[in-house]
Amino acid sequence: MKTILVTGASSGFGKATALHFAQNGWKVIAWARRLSSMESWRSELAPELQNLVHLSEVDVRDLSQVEAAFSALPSAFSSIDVLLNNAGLAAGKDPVHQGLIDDWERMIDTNLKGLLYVTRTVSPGMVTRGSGHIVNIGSIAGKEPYPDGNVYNATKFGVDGLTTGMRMDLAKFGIKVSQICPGMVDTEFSEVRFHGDREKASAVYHNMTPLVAQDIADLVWYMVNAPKHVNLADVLILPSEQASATIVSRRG
Ligand code: NDP
Ligand code: 8X3
Repeated sequence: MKTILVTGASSGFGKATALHFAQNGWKVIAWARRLSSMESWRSELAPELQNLVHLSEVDVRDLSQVEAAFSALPSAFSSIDVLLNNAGLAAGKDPVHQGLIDDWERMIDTNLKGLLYVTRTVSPGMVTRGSGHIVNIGSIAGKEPYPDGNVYNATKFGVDGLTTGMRMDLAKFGIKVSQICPGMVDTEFSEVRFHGDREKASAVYHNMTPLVAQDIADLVWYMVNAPKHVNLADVLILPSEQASATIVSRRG
């Protein structure tokens, strides 16, 4: 039985992926700050599947929390086959001269430093075992900058560069490194971005059909179950009505 570690598993892609893998017989390690949200989705699983899910309250921005959660893993969960580096956020959408420094710090600390802390903690075991798969959640925002995207764009361009660099470092140890770059997906993402403003958040998806979290979970499943010799290294996944970061057909 294989094991996946999912960061940011309390909502959105992370929750959908954790549930999907548990429902399909994988052991799942789920990390996020909101333990109660993860306990809630775990409790909806069939009782025999609940034992396959190990939860920890982890803020990926804090290296000591990451290391402590990793060290505390029960032995049945300690050999991690797949790491999904998903925890992340956009905070704010403002021109650079009006950006909030706190938003910038949170994005840089989570999307880049958090991803690095978790990777640095988990990847040595993969190297020792000579196998593993690390999937980073990038974004279309890491392929194309857009107005007022500035620092979020920079963090996802960083993930894009890191994914390639990590692949260069780890391929020789039998470890695949891949990236998924979604366009618009209806999760808590936009509500977080607009600091809880639901009206602004729902306007993002007005008159168009965004992807849903399960679409990303399905892609992660497909990616990590590809044959050993195949690495889907970099996949851009968009709603059919989205043509670029800024071009969306809103026909209703
Ligand atoms: P959600 O807001 O629904 O989920 C984000 C998850 O990240 C939550 O589980 C949250 O958990 C977790 N998280 C945030 N900060 C931390 C932290 N410091 N430590 C641990 N976990 C954290 O959004 P999505 O599912 O949409 O986003 C997931 C990823 O996908 C992000 O990296 C995002 O940038 C990316 N993305 C999203 C797109 C979209 O349109 N939705 C498109 C492209 C990429 P908690 O708050 O409990 O800690
Ligand atoms: C999330 C997609 O277009 O809001 O990464 O940046 S976008």
